[in-house]
Amino acid sequence: MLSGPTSHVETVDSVMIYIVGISVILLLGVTAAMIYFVFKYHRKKGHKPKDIHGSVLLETIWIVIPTLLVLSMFYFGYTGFREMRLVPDNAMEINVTARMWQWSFNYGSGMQTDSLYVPQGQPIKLLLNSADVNHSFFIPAFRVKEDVIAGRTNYLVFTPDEIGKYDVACAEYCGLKHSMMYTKVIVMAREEFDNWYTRSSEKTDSNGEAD
Ligand SMILES: [Cu+2]
Repeated sequence: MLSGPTSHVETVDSVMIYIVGISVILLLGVTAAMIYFVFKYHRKKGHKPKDIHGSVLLETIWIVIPTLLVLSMFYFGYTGFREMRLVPDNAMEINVTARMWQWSFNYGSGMQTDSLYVPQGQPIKLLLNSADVNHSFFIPAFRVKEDVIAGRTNYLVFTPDEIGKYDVACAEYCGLKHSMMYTKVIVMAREEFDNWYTRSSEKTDSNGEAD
């Protein structure tokens, strides 16, 4: 956790730890207070309970603190969301088509692949389209996920920092073989990618298929 093949991993995991951390502290606090009150205020003979009609101090505290906590969660979450949506000027565009039940990637030159090939350190903008129903493009290792909506072009931005092969999954139930709708994203060194791209473009046949 907190470091990974994209800088986005650190952002997402930090938000996750922050929210889970606050939730655990609150859970323990509420449970401890509950147990304490059960013992402190259990029924005693000859004891008449007091009626309490509000407390401005207490009410202010329990309105202000949760509001600040929720706003801070929103702020950190939104910061991470922006990383997936703000497109850097030098982003490389790749068209992604989802169909039941496979992915295909088109690099603009007419070249098409079943796996996604990207150069290391290059901001990537994926243009997401569906040929049939709704899908969702998900790279768990990069902590990025975006819906692929039928009849609309959606997009997703990431910068792969580490060379390697990572799973791509469909994260929106799309029919019988949804659970098999996997492929890979292959992050290559810039030079290796350029060689692969030139080689594959040459090999591209009339169907536009290369691999
Ligand atoms: Cu799908």
